[in-house]
Amino acid sequence: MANPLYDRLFGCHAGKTTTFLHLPGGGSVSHAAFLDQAARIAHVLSAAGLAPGDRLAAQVEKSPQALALYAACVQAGVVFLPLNTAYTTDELSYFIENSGAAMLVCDAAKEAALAPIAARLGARLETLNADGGGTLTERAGRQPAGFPTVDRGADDLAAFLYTSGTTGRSKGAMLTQDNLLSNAETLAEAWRFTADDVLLHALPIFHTHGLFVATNIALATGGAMVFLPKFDADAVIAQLPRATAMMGVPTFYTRLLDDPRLTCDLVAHMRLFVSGSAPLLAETHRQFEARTGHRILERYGMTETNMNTSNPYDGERRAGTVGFPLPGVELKITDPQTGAELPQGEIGQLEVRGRNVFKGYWQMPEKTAAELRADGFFITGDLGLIDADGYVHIVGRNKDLIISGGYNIYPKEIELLLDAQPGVLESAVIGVPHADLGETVLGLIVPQPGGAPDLDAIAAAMTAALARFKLPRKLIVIDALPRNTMGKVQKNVLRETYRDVFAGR
Ligand code: MLC
Ligand code: AMP
Repeated sequence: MANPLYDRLFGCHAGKTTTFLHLPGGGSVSHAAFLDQAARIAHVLSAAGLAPGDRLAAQVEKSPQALALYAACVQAGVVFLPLNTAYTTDELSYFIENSGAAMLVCDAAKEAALAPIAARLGARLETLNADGGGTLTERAGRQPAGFPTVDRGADDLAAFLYTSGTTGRSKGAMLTQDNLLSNAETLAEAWRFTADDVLLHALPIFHTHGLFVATNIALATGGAMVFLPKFDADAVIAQLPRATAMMGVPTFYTRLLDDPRLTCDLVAHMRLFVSGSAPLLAETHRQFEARTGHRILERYGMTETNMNTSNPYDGERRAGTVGFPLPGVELKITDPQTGAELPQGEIGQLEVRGRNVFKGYWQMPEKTAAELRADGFFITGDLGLIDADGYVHIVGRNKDLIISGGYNIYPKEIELLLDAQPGVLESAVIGVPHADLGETVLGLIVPQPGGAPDLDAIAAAMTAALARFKLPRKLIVIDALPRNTMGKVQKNVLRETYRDVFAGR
Protein backbone atom coordinates (compact mmCIF):
# COMPACT_ATOMS: atom_id res chain seq x y z
CA MET A 1 0.00 0.00 0.00
CA ALA A 2 0.92 3.60 -0.39
CA ASN A 3 -0.86 6.90 -0.63
CA PRO A 4 -0.96 7.71 -4.36
CA LEU A 5 -2.22 11.27 -4.02
CA TYR A 6 0.29 12.19 -1.33
CA ASP A 7 3.17 10.37 -3.00
CA ARG A 8 2.55 11.86 -6.43
CA LEU A 9 1.69 15.45 -5.49
CA PHE A 10 3.58 16.05 -2.27
CA GLY A 11 5.97 13.29 -1.21
CA CYS A 12 7.91 13.46 -4.48
CA HIS A 13 9.11 16.95 -3.51
CA ALA A 14 10.69 15.85 -0.22
CA GLY A 15 13.95 17.63 0.48
CA LYS A 16 13.64 20.00 -2.51
CA THR A 17 14.74 23.54 -1.82
CA THR A 18 13.00 24.79 -4.97
CA THR A 19 10.39 27.52 -4.52
CA PHE A 20 6.79 26.33 -4.30
CA LEU A 21 5.06 29.56 -3.27
CA HIS A 22 6.05 33.12 -4.08
CA LEU A 23 4.29 35.40 -1.62
CA PRO A 24 3.17 38.92 -2.53
CA GLY A 25 5.22 40.52 0.26
CA GLY A 26 8.42 39.17 -1.29
CA GLY A 27 8.82 36.02 0.82
CA SER A 28 8.65 32.48 -0.48
CA VAL A 29 8.03 28.92 0.70
CA SER A 30 10.16 26.05 -0.61
CA HIS A 31 8.73 22.64 -1.40
CA ALA A 32 10.62 21.19 1.57
CA ALA A 33 9.37 23.86 4.00
CA PHE A 34 5.82 23.34 2.78
CA LEU A 35 6.03 19.56 3.31
CA ASP A 36 7.56 20.09 6.73
CA GLN A 37 4.66 22.32 7.77
CA ALA A 38 2.16 19.78 6.40
CA ALA A 39 3.80 16.92 8.32
CA ARG A 40 3.69 18.85 11.58
CA ILE A 41 0.00 19.59 11.05
CA ALA A 42 -0.58 15.91 10.23
CA HIS A 43 0.86 15.11 13.67
CA VAL A 44 -1.64 17.51 15.25
CA LEU A 45 -4.53 15.81 13.46
CA SER A 46 -3.36 12.38 14.44
CA ALA A 47 -2.72 13.40 18.07
CA ALA A 48 -6.26 14.82 18.18
CA GLY A 49 -7.55 11.36 17.34
CA LEU A 50 -8.49 11.94 13.72
CA ALA A 51 -8.44 8.59 11.94
CA PRO A 52 -8.21 7.89 8.20
CA GLY A 53 -11.58 8.64 6.61
CA ASP A 54 -12.58 11.20 9.25
CA ARG A 55 -13.64 14.60 7.89
CA LEU A 56 -11.91 17.88 8.70
CA ALA A 57 -13.91 21.02 7.88
CA ALA A 58 -11.87 24.16 7.26
CA GLN A 59 -13.24 27.67 6.89
CA VAL A 60 -10.00 29.60 6.65
CA GLU A 61 -8.54 32.47 4.67
CA LYS A 62 -6.09 31.65 1.92
CA SER A 63 -2.53 31.29 3.23
CA PRO A 64 0.42 28.90 2.80
CA GLN A 65 -0.62 27.29 6.10
CA ALA A 66 -4.17 26.76 4.81
CA LEU A 67 -2.73 24.96 1.80
CA ALA A 68 -0.47 22.93 4.09
CA LEU A 69 -3.61 21.86 5.97
CA TYR A 70 -4.88 20.29 2.73
CA ALA A 71 -1.55 18.47 2.30
CA ALA A 72 -1.65 17.36 5.96
CA CYS A 73 -5.10 15.85 5.50
CA VAL A 74 -3.94 13.91 2.45
CA GLN A 75 -0.88 12.66 4.34
CA ALA A 76 -2.94 11.63 7.39
CA GLY A 77 -5.70 10.06 5.27
CA VAL A 78 -8.23 12.60 6.57
CA VAL A 79 -10.96 13.80 4.19
CA PHE A 80 -10.47 17.54 3.55
CA LEU A 81 -13.63 19.63 3.51
CA PRO A 82 -12.86 23.24 2.58
CA LEU A 83 -15.62 25.81 3.03
CA ASN A 84 -16.25 29.22 1.49
CA THR A 85 -15.11 31.94 3.90
CA ALA A 86 -18.36 33.79 3.17
CA TYR A 87 -20.57 31.11 4.75
CA THR A 88 -22.53 32.22 7.80
CA THR A 89 -22.70 30.36 11.09
CA ASP A 90 -26.06 28.82 10.07
CA GLU A 91 -24.61 27.51 6.84
CA LEU A 92 -21.51 26.15 8.60
CA SER A 93 -23.58 24.40 11.18
CA TYR A 94 -25.28 22.38 8.43
CA PHE A 95 -21.99 21.39 6.79
CA ILE A 96 -20.41 20.27 10.05
CA GLU A 97 -23.45 18.31 11.11
CA ASN A 98 -24.07 16.75 7.70
CA SER A 99 -20.45 15.71 7.19
CA GLY A 100 -19.98 14.57 10.78
CA ALA A 101 -16.68 16.47 10.77
CA ALA A 102 -14.36 15.42 13.57
CA MET A 103 -12.52 18.73 13.51
CA LEU A 104 -13.33 22.28 12.49
CA VAL A 105 -10.58 24.76 11.69
CA CYS A 106 -11.67 28.40 11.53
CA ASP A 107 -10.37 31.94 11.88
CA ALA A 108 -9.97 33.08 15.50
CA ALA A 109 -12.46 35.88 14.72
CA LYS A 110 -15.17 33.24 14.29
CA GLU A 111 -14.13 31.03 17.19
CA ALA A 112 -16.64 32.41 19.70
CA ALA A 113 -19.57 31.95 17.31
CA LEU A 114 -18.51 28.49 16.17
CA ALA A 115 -17.29 26.96 19.44
CA PRO A 116 -20.82 26.11 20.72
CA ILE A 117 -21.72 24.53 17.38
CA ALA A 118 -18.54 22.48 17.29
CA ALA A 119 -19.11 21.39 20.90
CA ARG A 120 -22.73 20.41 20.21
CA LEU A 121 -21.70 18.38 17.16
CA GLY A 122 -18.69 16.80 18.82
CA ALA A 123 -16.09 18.39 16.56
CA ARG A 124 -12.75 19.60 17.90
CA LEU A 125 -12.02 23.23 17.15
CA GLU A 126 -8.70 24.75 16.11
CA THR A 127 -7.98 28.20 14.71
CA LEU A 128 -5.97 29.26 11.70
CA ASN A 129 -5.88 32.93 10.84
CA ALA A 130 -5.20 34.79 7.60
CA ASP A 131 -1.64 35.55 8.78
CA GLY A 132 -0.98 31.84 9.35
CA GLY A 133 -1.15 32.09 13.16
CA GLY A 134 -3.64 30.35 15.44
CA THR A 135 -3.86 27.29 17.66
CA LEU A 136 -3.29 24.86 14.79
CA THR A 137 0.03 26.47 13.86
CA GLU A 138 1.06 26.77 17.51
CA ARG A 139 0.43 23.09 18.10
CA ALA A 140 2.13 22.16 14.81
CA GLY A 141 5.21 24.10 15.89
CA ARG A 142 5.59 21.73 18.86
CA GLN A 143 5.39 18.59 16.71
CA PRO A 144 8.31 16.68 15.22
CA ALA A 145 9.26 16.98 11.57
CA GLY A 146 8.32 14.10 9.30
CA PHE A 147 5.05 12.20 9.53
CA PRO A 148 4.59 8.56 8.54
CA THR A 149 2.26 8.88 5.57
CA VAL A 150 -0.96 6.94 6.08
CA ASP A 151 -1.72 4.25 3.51
CA ARG A 152 -4.65 5.05 1.27
CA GLY A 153 -5.99 3.45 -1.90
CA ALA A 154 -6.87 5.16 -5.14
CA ASP A 155 -10.58 4.70 -4.38
CA ASP A 156 -10.40 6.17 -0.87
CA LEU A 157 -11.92 9.57 -0.27
CA ALA A 158 -9.62 12.59 -0.34
CA ALA A 159 -12.07 15.49 -0.19
CA PHE A 160 -15.66 16.57 0.23
CA LEU A 161 -16.85 19.67 -1.54
CA TYR A 162 -20.36 20.85 -0.81
CA THR A 163 -22.51 21.85 -3.73
CA SER A 164 -26.05 23.09 -3.44
CA GLY A 165 -28.99 21.40 -5.00
CA THR A 166 -32.27 22.21 -6.64
CA THR A 167 -34.06 21.33 -3.41
CA GLY A 168 -32.04 23.92 -1.51
CA ARG A 169 -30.07 21.36 0.53
CA SER A 170 -26.35 21.17 -0.02
CA LYS A 171 -24.80 17.85 -0.94
CA GLY A 172 -21.30 16.68 -0.07
CA ALA A 173 -19.60 15.57 -3.27
CA MET A 174 -17.22 12.74 -2.37
CA LEU A 175 -13.96 12.92 -4.33
CA THR A 176 -11.49 10.09 -4.31
CA GLN A 177 -7.73 10.17 -4.53
CA ASP A 178 -7.95 8.88 -8.08
CA ASN A 179 -10.53 11.51 -9.13
CA LEU A 180 -8.10 14.25 -8.16
CA LEU A 181 -4.89 12.63 -9.25
CA SER A 182 -6.06 11.47 -12.67
CA ASN A 183 -7.43 14.92 -13.48
CA ALA A 184 -4.30 16.75 -12.30
CA GLU A 185 -2.11 14.55 -14.48
CA THR A 186 -4.39 14.88 -17.50
CA LEU A 187 -4.54 18.67 -17.22
CA ALA A 188 -0.83 19.11 -16.56
CA GLU A 189 -0.13 17.29 -19.79
CA ALA A 190 -2.92 18.89 -21.82
CA TRP A 191 -1.80 22.38 -20.82
CA ARG A 192 1.95 21.58 -20.98
CA PHE A 193 2.82 22.48 -17.40
CA THR A 194 6.42 21.85 -16.30
CA ALA A 195 8.64 22.58 -13.32
CA ASP A 196 9.59 25.86 -15.03
CA ASP A 197 6.06 27.25 -14.78
CA VAL A 198 5.03 29.93 -12.32
CA LEU A 199 1.26 29.97 -11.98
CA LEU A 200 -0.38 33.20 -10.89
CA HIS A 201 -2.87 31.97 -8.29
CA ALA A 202 -5.54 34.50 -7.28
CA LEU A 203 -8.47 32.07 -6.89
CA PRO A 204 -9.92 30.97 -3.57
CA ILE A 205 -8.65 27.58 -2.37
CA PHE A 206 -11.99 26.24 -1.16
CA HIS A 207 -13.26 25.23 -4.63
CA THR A 208 -12.27 22.84 -7.38
CA HIS A 209 -10.77 25.54 -9.57
CA GLY A 210 -8.29 27.04 -7.10
CA LEU A 211 -7.61 23.94 -5.00
CA PHE A 212 -7.57 21.06 -7.42
CA VAL A 213 -7.14 22.43 -10.93
CA ALA A 214 -4.58 25.12 -10.12
CA THR A 215 -2.76 23.79 -7.06
CA ASN A 216 -2.70 20.12 -7.98
CA ILE A 217 -1.29 20.87 -11.43
CA ALA A 218 1.50 22.97 -9.91
CA LEU A 219 2.23 20.19 -7.42
CA ALA A 220 2.11 17.44 -10.04
CA THR A 221 4.69 19.22 -12.20
CA GLY A 222 6.91 20.68 -9.49
CA GLY A 223 6.34 24.27 -10.61
CA ALA A 224 5.77 27.32 -8.45
CA MET A 225 2.78 29.55 -7.75
CA VAL A 226 2.54 33.28 -7.07
CA PHE A 227 0.11 32.87 -4.21
CA LEU A 228 -2.15 35.92 -3.86
CA PRO A 229 -4.74 36.03 -1.06
CA LYS A 230 -7.50 36.96 -3.52
CA PHE A 231 -8.11 38.54 -6.90
CA ASP A 232 -7.14 42.17 -6.83
CA ALA A 233 -6.42 43.82 -10.18
CA ASP A 234 -3.53 45.91 -8.80
CA ALA A 235 -1.84 42.89 -7.25
CA VAL A 236 -2.39 40.71 -10.31
CA ILE A 237 -0.96 43.35 -12.64
CA ALA A 238 2.02 43.80 -10.32
CA GLN A 239 2.70 40.05 -10.20
CA LEU A 240 2.06 39.12 -13.85
CA PRO A 241 5.69 39.80 -14.86
CA ARG A 242 6.94 36.93 -12.67
CA ALA A 243 4.31 34.41 -13.87
CA THR A 244 4.16 32.16 -16.91
CA ALA A 245 0.49 31.12 -16.63
CA MET A 246 -2.72 32.29 -14.99
CA MET A 247 -6.07 30.66 -14.27
CA GLY A 248 -9.26 32.53 -13.50
CA VAL A 249 -13.00 32.86 -13.70
CA PRO A 250 -14.34 35.15 -16.46
CA THR A 251 -14.68 38.06 -13.99
CA PHE A 252 -10.86 38.07 -13.64
CA TYR A 253 -10.56 38.67 -17.37
CA THR A 254 -13.27 41.32 -17.64
CA ARG A 255 -11.74 43.18 -14.67
CA LEU A 256 -8.29 43.02 -16.27
CA LEU A 257 -9.75 44.28 -19.55
CA ASP A 258 -11.26 47.22 -17.66
CA ASP A 259 -7.74 48.21 -16.65
CA PRO A 260 -5.63 50.18 -19.15
CA ARG A 261 -2.46 48.68 -17.63
CA LEU A 262 -3.33 45.37 -19.31
CA THR A 263 -1.22 45.65 -22.44
CA CYS A 264 0.58 43.40 -24.89
CA ASP A 265 3.89 44.27 -23.24
CA LEU A 266 2.69 43.36 -19.75
CA VAL A 267 1.87 39.79 -20.79
CA ALA A 268 4.19 39.21 -23.76
CA HIS A 269 6.20 36.67 -21.74
CA MET A 270 3.11 34.69 -20.59
CA ARG A 271 2.57 31.16 -21.85
CA LEU A 272 -1.07 30.52 -20.98
CA PHE A 273 -4.30 32.08 -19.71
CA VAL A 274 -7.05 29.63 -18.70
CA SER A 275 -10.70 30.48 -17.98
CA GLY A 276 -13.45 28.38 -16.45
CA SER A 277 -16.16 27.91 -13.80
CA ALA A 278 -18.60 30.10 -15.74
CA PRO A 279 -19.18 30.96 -19.39
CA LEU A 280 -16.57 33.25 -20.91
CA LEU A 281 -18.34 35.56 -23.34
CA ALA A 282 -16.98 35.19 -26.89
CA GLU A 283 -16.70 38.98 -26.81
CA THR A 284 -14.34 38.83 -23.79
CA HIS A 285 -12.26 36.20 -25.59
CA ARG A 286 -11.95 38.48 -28.64
CA GLN A 287 -11.23 41.62 -26.64
CA PHE A 288 -8.52 39.83 -24.66
CA GLU A 289 -6.85 38.64 -27.84
CA ALA A 290 -7.09 42.08 -29.46
CA ARG A 291 -5.51 43.72 -26.39
CA THR A 292 -2.86 41.15 -25.50
CA GLY A 293 -2.34 38.81 -28.44
CA HIS A 294 -3.27 35.86 -26.19
CA ARG A 295 -6.18 33.53 -26.90
CA ILE A 296 -7.65 32.48 -23.56
CA LEU A 297 -7.96 28.71 -23.21
CA GLU A 298 -11.49 27.96 -21.95
CA ARG A 299 -12.28 24.68 -20.23
CA TYR A 300 -15.36 23.21 -18.56
CA GLY A 301 -15.72 21.36 -15.29
CA MET A 302 -17.75 20.82 -12.16
CA THR A 303 -17.25 20.08 -8.50
CA GLU A 304 -18.52 16.54 -9.05
CA THR A 305 -16.37 15.78 -12.07
CA ASN A 306 -13.29 17.98 -11.92
CA MET A 307 -12.45 19.02 -15.49
CA ASN A 308 -14.28 17.47 -18.43
CA THR A 309 -13.37 19.38 -21.56
CA SER A 310 -10.74 21.82 -22.70
CA ASN A 311 -9.88 23.86 -25.72
CA PRO A 312 -6.64 22.64 -27.26
CA TYR A 313 -3.25 23.96 -26.23
CA ASP A 314 -1.86 23.79 -29.75
CA GLY A 315 -4.92 23.80 -31.99
CA GLU A 316 -7.59 26.47 -32.38
CA ARG A 317 -8.99 27.82 -29.11
CA ARG A 318 -12.49 28.59 -30.26
CA ALA A 319 -14.32 31.45 -28.53
CA GLY A 320 -17.70 30.52 -27.08
CA THR A 321 -16.82 26.82 -26.84
CA VAL A 322 -15.29 24.68 -24.11
CA GLY A 323 -13.25 22.57 -26.50
CA PHE A 324 -12.99 18.79 -26.61
CA PRO A 325 -13.45 16.07 -23.99
CA LEU A 326 -10.16 15.61 -22.14
CA PRO A 327 -8.27 12.33 -22.63
CA GLY A 328 -9.98 9.68 -20.52
CA VAL A 329 -13.29 11.58 -20.34
CA GLU A 330 -16.28 10.29 -22.30
CA LEU A 331 -18.91 12.90 -23.07
CA LYS A 332 -22.28 12.46 -24.70
CA ILE A 333 -25.31 14.62 -25.37
CA THR A 334 -28.58 13.02 -24.36
CA ASP A 335 -32.28 13.69 -24.45
CA PRO A 336 -33.20 15.05 -21.00
CA GLN A 337 -36.47 13.09 -21.01
CA THR A 338 -35.35 9.68 -22.24
CA GLY A 339 -31.60 9.71 -21.64
CA ALA A 340 -31.06 8.50 -25.22
CA GLU A 341 -27.94 9.79 -26.96
CA LEU A 342 -28.70 12.52 -29.51
CA PRO A 343 -27.16 12.90 -32.96
CA GLN A 344 -24.20 15.24 -33.38
CA GLY A 345 -25.28 18.88 -33.54
CA GLU A 346 -28.43 18.53 -31.48
CA ILE A 347 -28.85 20.26 -28.13
CA GLY A 348 -29.30 18.04 -25.10
CA GLN A 349 -27.90 17.44 -21.65
CA LEU A 350 -24.22 16.76 -21.16
CA GLU A 351 -23.29 13.48 -19.52
CA VAL A 352 -19.71 12.54 -18.64
CA ARG A 353 -17.87 9.43 -17.53
CA GLY A 354 -14.28 8.82 -16.53
CA ARG A 355 -11.81 8.51 -13.66
CA ASN A 356 -12.52 12.16 -12.91
CA VAL A 357 -16.16 11.53 -11.93
CA PHE A 358 -16.90 11.56 -8.19
CA LYS A 359 -18.11 8.69 -6.04
CA GLY A 360 -21.49 10.13 -5.11
CA TYR A 361 -23.12 12.45 -2.59
CA TRP A 362 -22.36 11.79 1.06
CA GLN A 363 -25.20 9.86 2.66
CA MET A 364 -27.62 10.76 -0.12
CA PRO A 365 -28.08 7.57 -2.14
CA GLU A 366 -31.24 8.80 -3.86
CA LYS A 367 -29.68 12.03 -5.05
CA THR A 368 -26.62 10.09 -6.18
CA ALA A 369 -28.78 7.64 -8.11
CA ALA A 370 -30.71 10.50 -9.73
CA GLU A 371 -27.55 12.07 -11.18
CA LEU A 372 -25.01 9.28 -11.47
CA ARG A 373 -26.17 6.47 -13.74
CA ALA A 374 -25.37 2.85 -12.94
CA ASP A 375 -23.13 2.76 -16.03
CA GLY A 376 -20.97 5.56 -14.59
CA PHE A 377 -22.27 8.50 -16.64
CA PHE A 378 -22.90 11.62 -14.56
CA ILE A 379 -25.77 13.87 -15.62
CA THR A 380 -24.24 17.33 -15.41
CA GLY A 381 -27.42 19.41 -15.69
CA ASP A 382 -25.71 21.50 -18.37
CA LEU A 383 -27.21 21.78 -21.84
CA GLY A 384 -25.02 21.79 -24.90
CA LEU A 385 -24.08 20.40 -28.27
CA ILE A 386 -21.07 19.07 -30.10
CA ASP A 387 -20.39 20.91 -33.36
CA ALA A 388 -19.21 19.40 -36.63
CA ASP A 389 -15.57 19.88 -35.61
CA GLY A 390 -16.07 18.16 -32.26
CA TYR A 391 -16.03 21.32 -30.10
CA VAL A 392 -18.44 21.23 -27.15
CA HIS A 393 -20.69 24.26 -26.74
CA ILE A 394 -22.56 24.91 -23.49
CA VAL A 395 -25.78 26.68 -24.36
CA GLY A 396 -27.69 26.67 -21.09
CA ARG A 397 -28.56 24.76 -17.95
CA ASN A 398 -31.19 22.17 -17.22
CA LYS A 399 -30.84 23.07 -13.53
CA ASP A 400 -32.00 26.15 -11.72
CA LEU A 401 -28.59 27.62 -10.98
CA ILE A 402 -27.06 31.09 -10.99
CA ILE A 403 -23.30 31.50 -11.45
CA SER A 404 -22.10 34.82 -10.08
CA GLY A 405 -18.41 35.61 -10.39
CA GLY A 406 -17.76 31.86 -10.54
CA TYR A 407 -19.73 31.05 -7.40
CA ASN A 408 -22.78 28.82 -7.71
CA ILE A 409 -26.02 30.01 -6.19
CA TYR A 410 -29.10 27.83 -6.04
CA PRO A 411 -32.31 29.92 -6.19
CA LYS A 412 -34.30 27.39 -4.17
CA GLU A 413 -32.27 28.03 -1.03
CA ILE A 414 -33.00 31.77 -1.27
CA GLU A 415 -36.65 31.32 -2.25
CA LEU A 416 -37.29 29.14 0.81
CA LEU A 417 -35.99 31.94 3.01
CA LEU A 418 -37.89 34.68 1.17
CA ASP A 419 -41.13 32.69 1.33
CA ALA A 420 -40.79 32.47 5.12
CA GLN A 421 -40.61 36.26 5.58
CA PRO A 422 -43.61 38.17 7.00
CA GLY A 423 -45.99 39.45 4.33
CA VAL A 424 -44.51 37.27 1.56
CA LEU A 425 -46.84 34.92 -0.31
CA GLU A 426 -44.25 33.51 -2.67
CA SER A 427 -41.06 34.41 -4.45
CA ALA A 428 -38.82 33.63 -7.38
CA VAL A 429 -35.08 34.14 -7.53
CA ILE A 430 -33.40 34.49 -10.90
CA GLY A 431 -30.01 35.29 -12.35
CA VAL A 432 -29.81 38.38 -14.56
CA PRO A 433 -26.90 39.60 -16.67
CA HIS A 434 -24.26 41.60 -14.82
CA ALA A 435 -21.22 43.16 -16.50
CA ASP A 436 -18.77 42.31 -13.69
CA LEU A 437 -20.09 39.03 -12.29
CA GLY A 438 -21.63 37.51 -15.43
CA GLU A 439 -24.90 36.96 -13.63
CA THR A 440 -26.25 38.35 -10.40
CA VAL A 441 -29.15 37.54 -8.11
CA LEU A 442 -32.56 39.24 -8.38
CA GLY A 443 -35.37 38.42 -5.93
CA LEU A 444 -39.00 38.81 -6.99
CA ILE A 445 -41.57 38.85 -4.22
CA VAL A 446 -45.34 38.43 -4.38
CA PRO A 447 -47.00 39.90 -1.25
CA GLN A 448 -49.74 38.15 0.69
CA PRO A 449 -53.16 39.65 -0.11
CA GLY A 450 -53.28 43.04 1.59
CA GLY A 451 -49.69 42.57 2.81
CA ALA A 452 -46.84 45.02 2.35
CA PRO A 453 -43.53 43.23 2.89
CA ASP A 454 -40.84 45.31 4.57
CA LEU A 455 -37.99 44.97 2.08
CA ASP A 456 -35.36 46.34 4.48
CA ALA A 457 -36.34 43.83 7.15
CA ILE A 458 -36.28 41.03 4.57
CA ALA A 459 -32.83 42.08 3.36
CA ALA A 460 -31.59 42.09 6.96
CA ALA A 461 -32.98 38.60 7.58
CA MET A 462 -31.31 37.32 4.42
CA THR A 463 -27.99 38.88 5.41
CA ALA A 464 -28.04 37.08 8.74
CA ALA A 465 -28.68 33.70 7.15
CA LEU A 466 -26.84 33.65 3.84
CA ALA A 467 -23.31 34.15 2.57
CA ARG A 468 -23.05 37.63 1.06
CA PHE A 469 -22.44 36.42 -2.47
CA LYS A 470 -25.86 34.71 -2.43
CA LEU A 471 -27.79 37.81 -1.36
CA PRO A 472 -30.20 39.23 -3.94
CA ARG A 473 -28.65 42.47 -5.17
CA LYS A 474 -32.21 43.78 -5.52
CA LEU A 475 -35.69 42.79 -4.35
CA ILE A 476 -38.69 43.73 -6.48
CA VAL A 477 -42.34 43.35 -5.43
CA ILE A 478 -44.61 42.06 -8.21
CA ASP A 479 -48.31 41.10 -8.35
CA ALA A 480 -47.96 37.50 -9.46
CA LEU A 481 -45.44 35.02 -10.83
CA PRO A 482 -45.95 33.93 -14.44
CA ARG A 483 -46.86 30.23 -14.57
CA ASN A 484 -47.36 27.73 -17.37
CA THR A 485 -50.43 25.53 -17.69
CA MET A 486 -48.84 23.01 -15.32
CA GLY A 487 -48.52 25.72 -12.67
CA LYS A 488 -44.72 25.86 -12.94
CA VAL A 489 -43.12 29.28 -12.53
CA GLN A 490 -41.80 30.46 -15.90
CA LYS A 491 -38.38 31.70 -14.91
CA ASN A 492 -37.44 32.21 -18.55
CA VAL A 493 -40.21 34.82 -18.79
CA LEU A 494 -38.95 36.53 -15.63
CA ARG A 495 -35.36 36.46 -16.85
CA GLU A 496 -36.45 38.12 -20.10
CA THR A 497 -38.57 40.74 -18.31
CA TYR A 498 -35.84 41.74 -15.88
CA ARG A 499 -32.77 41.16 -18.04
CA ASP A 500 -31.77 44.84 -18.01
CA VAL A 501 -32.16 45.53 -14.28
CA PHE A 502 -28.39 45.70 -13.81
CA ALA A 503 -27.54 46.91 -17.32
CA GLY A 504 -24.65 49.33 -17.32
CA ARG A 505 -23.41 48.45 -13.83
C1 MLC B 1 -17.73 38.58 -3.73
N1 MLC B 1 -18.98 39.06 -3.65
C2 MLC B 1 -19.73 38.47 -4.58
C3 MLC B 1 -18.89 37.57 -5.22
N2 MLC B 1 -17.65 37.66 -4.68
N3 MLC B 1 -21.02 38.62 -4.89
C4 MLC B 1 -21.50 37.85 -5.86
N4 MLC B 1 -20.75 36.95 -6.53
C5 MLC B 1 -19.44 36.78 -6.23
N5 MLC B 1 -18.70 35.89 -6.87
C6 MLC B 1 -19.53 40.09 -2.80
C7 MLC B 1 -18.71 40.42 -1.60
O1 MLC B 1 -19.14 39.63 -0.53
C8 MLC B 1 -19.04 41.88 -1.41
O2 MLC B 1 -20.30 41.98 -0.81
C9 MLC B 1 -19.21 42.41 -2.79
O3 MLC B 1 -19.53 41.26 -3.60
C10 MLC B 1 -18.05 43.12 -3.39
O4 MLC B 1 -16.98 42.30 -3.33
P1 MLC B 1 -15.76 42.48 -4.34
O5 MLC B 1 -14.63 43.08 -3.57
O6 MLC B 1 -16.13 43.11 -5.61
O7 MLC B 1 -15.53 41.00 -4.67
P2 MLC B 1 -14.20 40.32 -4.77
O8 MLC B 1 -13.66 40.00 -3.44
O9 MLC B 1 -13.35 41.09 -5.70
O10 MLC B 1 -14.63 38.93 -5.41
C11 MLC B 1 -15.08 38.79 -6.72
C12 MLC B 1 -14.35 37.61 -7.35
C13 MLC B 1 -14.49 36.41 -6.40
C14 MLC B 1 -14.96 37.35 -8.70
C15 MLC B 1 -12.87 37.97 -7.52
O11 MLC B 1 -15.85 36.14 -6.20
C16 MLC B 1 -13.78 35.21 -6.88
O12 MLC B 1 -12.59 35.03 -6.65
N6 MLC B 1 -14.50 34.29 -7.56
C17 MLC B 1 -13.94 33.01 -7.97
C18 MLC B 1 -14.89 31.92 -7.58
C19 MLC B 1 -14.31 30.53 -7.90
O13 MLC B 1 -13.16 30.23 -7.61
N7 MLC B 1 -15.12 29.67 -8.47
C20 MLC B 1 -14.68 28.34 -8.83
C21 MLC B 1 -15.74 27.33 -8.42
S1 MLC B 1 -15.21 25.70 -8.92
P3 MLC B 1 -20.71 43.10 0.19
O14 MLC B 1 -22.15 42.83 0.41
O15 MLC B 1 -19.86 42.86 1.40
O16 MLC B 1 -20.43 44.40 -0.50
C22 MLC B 1 -16.15 25.38 -10.29
C23 MLC B 1 -15.77 24.23 -11.11
C24 MLC B 1 -15.01 24.73 -12.29
O17 MLC B 1 -17.01 26.11 -10.63
O18 MLC B 1 -15.38 24.47 -13.42
O19 MLC B 1 -14.03 25.43 -12.03
P1 AMP C 1 -19.60 23.97 -9.60
O1 AMP C 1 -20.76 23.18 -9.16
O2 AMP C 1 -19.27 25.14 -8.75
O3 AMP C 1 -18.48 23.08 -9.79
O4 AMP C 1 -19.99 24.60 -11.01
C1 AMP C 1 -20.08 23.80 -12.13
C2 AMP C 1 -20.88 24.48 -13.18
O5 AMP C 1 -20.19 25.62 -13.66
C3 AMP C 1 -21.07 23.61 -14.40
O6 AMP C 1 -22.12 22.68 -14.24
C4 AMP C 1 -21.36 24.64 -15.46
O7 AMP C 1 -22.73 25.02 -15.42
C5 AMP C 1 -20.51 25.80 -15.03
N1 AMP C 1 -19.26 25.93 -15.80
C6 AMP C 1 -18.01 25.56 -15.46
N2 AMP C 1 -17.15 25.88 -16.45
C7 AMP C 1 -17.88 26.46 -17.43
C8 AMP C 1 -17.58 27.01 -18.71
N3 AMP C 1 -16.34 27.07 -19.18
N4 AMP C 1 -18.60 27.49 -19.45
C9 AMP C 1 -19.87 27.46 -19.00
N5 AMP C 1 -20.22 26.97 -17.79
C10 AMP C 1 -19.23 26.48 -17.02
